[in-house]
Formats: sequence, C-alpha cells, structure tokens
Amino acid sequence: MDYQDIIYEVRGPAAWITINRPEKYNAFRGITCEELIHAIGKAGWDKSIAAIVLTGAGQKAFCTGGDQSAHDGAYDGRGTIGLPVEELQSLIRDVPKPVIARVNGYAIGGGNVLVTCCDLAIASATAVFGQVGPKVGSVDPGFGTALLARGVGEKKAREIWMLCRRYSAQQALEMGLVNTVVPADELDAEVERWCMEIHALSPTAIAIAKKSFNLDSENIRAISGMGMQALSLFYQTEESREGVKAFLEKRPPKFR
Ligand code: 2NE
Repeated sequence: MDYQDIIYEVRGPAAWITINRPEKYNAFRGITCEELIHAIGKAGWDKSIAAIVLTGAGQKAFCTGGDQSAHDGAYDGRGTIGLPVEELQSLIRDVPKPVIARVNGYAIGGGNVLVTCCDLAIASATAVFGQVGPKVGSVDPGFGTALLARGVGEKKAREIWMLCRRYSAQQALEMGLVNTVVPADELDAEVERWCMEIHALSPTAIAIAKKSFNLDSENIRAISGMGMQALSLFYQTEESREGVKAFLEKRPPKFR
C-alpha cells in the first residue's frame, strides 16, 4: 500500500508510524485512519518488530483528532461517523506489540484518545494535552472517556471532558496520562532507548501481558461502538454543526 497521509519507517527494532499532515496539525481524515490501520496491522504482525512508535510530523502537533475541514455532518471516510476511528483505537490495543505514543506537540481531541489507547506514552516537554469535543460539537466516547478514567481517575477524566482545558506535559505526567517527559531535543533518543529495552525482552511474555491488561477493560470496546452510533446521530444536529462551523470560522460556538 502506498501511503499518502502517513510515513512508515523501520528504525532498528521498531516501526515508526508518523501522521504526516503538519499543515492540519496532524488531524486525521478517513484515509489517514485507513492507512494507520494498515500500517499498525503490518507492524503488529511482523516478527522482526518489537515495538510500534506512533507520532506526528513536525514540532507543533502529535495529532489533533478528526480533520474538521473534512467534516460536514460526518467525516469523509468509512465507518459509523465517517472515520473508522473505533477500529483504529481497537487495533492499537489488539496488536501484540507495545505501541508507544511519541508525543511531540498537541495531543488534542482524538489525538489525546490515541495517547490514551497506546500502551506507553513519552512526551516532549512542549506537548499539550486535552479533549475538545464539547467545544466543537463532538465527543469520543468509550476509549476516549472510560479508558481515560482508568488511567487518570474518574474525577480528572470528567474534568478533562467537561471543561475542555489544555494540560501541560508535566500535568499529563502527574495525572498518569504519560510515562515520562523529556526535553524536545531528547525525545527521539528517549523513545529509541525504550524500544531497545523492549527489544531485549520476551515478545511472547509482553504480548500476553498486553492482552491481559486489555481483557480487564475489554467492555470499553463495546461502549465505543455504541457511543459512535449515538455520535453519528448527534452529528446530524444543528448543535453539533455549530461546533464545527465555529471552529472553522475561528469564533466561539453559540450552543445556547
Ligand atoms: C490544536 C489547537 C488547540 C491549536 O490551537 P491554536 O490556537 O494554537 O491554533 P489553530 O489556529 O486553532 O490551529 C492551527 C491550524 O491547524 C488547523 C487549524 O484550522 C489552523 O489552520 P490554519 O487556520 O492555520 O489554516 N487545525 C488544528 N486542528 C485541526 C483539526 N482537528 N482539523 C483541521 N484543522 C485543524 C486547536 O487547533 C484545536 O483545538 N484543534 C482541534 C480541533 C478539533 O476540533 N479536533 C477534532 C475533535 S473531535 C475528534 O477528534 C473525534 C474523534 O477523534 C473521534 C470521534 C469523534 C470525534
């Protein structure tokens, strides 16, 4: 498969998968999700790969979620909401390798959900985290809400969704959203170190450990499925459309 929106590279024992849409702050559209699904599946079942690194191109953003310029009452691709995003989130969990989020900038909306779904997250000190759905007439329910709560606790997860604030890398570390924070110019070296450490370990033991962690939160996959059905109906409403319109017009939304 020739990739248009992502870059796939093998660096030592790891597959590095980069969302390559810096002009859109690495927001994903339909084809981005399809390519990510293909690439993660490919790396996930390649025996020579010990870990998968997921990141964004450039210095500004890791990923800012769904591409709002490809959204008109639905996104522009396959799936319940026009993005096979719940498949992508599930696959990150299903592949038998650790998936490491290399968070190089904004991890906002669906980008923050990708961080949540990854097994490990290493952040640049310049990274910024947050959910934005209720600001733009959206929500990423299931992994975006319930799995987030498993990581950061119920009250913090509800604050993240109900206030839509932005959080620094240090705050993300304190709440348990990321594993470590390093200066921006040390990010790649740190990620490579973690990949080498994983490479030295038993791949089967790691795969079983990953599956066993996942089984304990497996019910959340079904919440995502149900949530996306609700979201597809919400996207048809004036309230949701106003959120997208306001973001694109760079003005505060008028929901009430
Ligand atoms: C990332 C953030 C906080 C940056 O804010 P700021 O003020 O520093 O920059 P600005 O001007 O907002 O953004 C810079 C450029 O990036 C584009 C903007 O439109 C702008 O483009 P230009 O005007 O320079 O041409 N940009 C940023 N994010 C984009 C996006 N997601 N889609 C398209 N263009 C984007 C701020 O930009 C922000 O909050 N972005 C997130 C917006 C957003 O609504 N994300 C989707 C949330 S819903 C979702 O992700 C989702 C899902 O993942 C799964 C299921 C359902 C929903």
